[in-house]
Amino acid sequence: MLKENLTNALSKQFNFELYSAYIYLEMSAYCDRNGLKGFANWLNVQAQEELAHAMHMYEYILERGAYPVFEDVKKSPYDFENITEVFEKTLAHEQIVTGRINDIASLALKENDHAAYIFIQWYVNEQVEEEANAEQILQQVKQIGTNTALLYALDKELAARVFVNPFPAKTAAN
Ligand code: OFO
Repeated sequence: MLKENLTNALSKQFNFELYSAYIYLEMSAYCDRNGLKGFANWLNVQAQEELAHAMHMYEYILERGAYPVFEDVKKSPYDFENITEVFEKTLAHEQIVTGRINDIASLALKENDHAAYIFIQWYVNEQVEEEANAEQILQQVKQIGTNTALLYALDKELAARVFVNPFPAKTAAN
């Protein structure tokens, strides 16, 4: 069974993943309302991924015989007035998530809970990708600047992103 401190840490992260989804949905809505449907799609898929992460953590807590702690989901603290700011905030948010995941990994090791440590390793790796993706799009929008043709070309590219559940077997089994 999960110890109380790990249950609390994973529950807080379960909540934070829901919060992340909420943040990305707000960004997606902003892009949609500003004629950037491809960016809106990319951020919508990002939100779906965060929801999948939340469910994965929720199910893991139950699987380990503990009870998830439920809290309010906060609204986004981020303001943005252009697409560059959206991706600056996206990258900053993912860096916060990385710090939180690393703290959970450290706690799992400290508690000698190797199962929880292995579980959270998936997220350690995922965060490398999450930061790289946000960083790449941020660099692209910075380089594009006010070139509308290039911005719409990138928008078209981002419209192709599709949500792929990273935990399909788990979902099918449940
Ligand atoms: Fe849950 O991966 Fe982004 O934050």
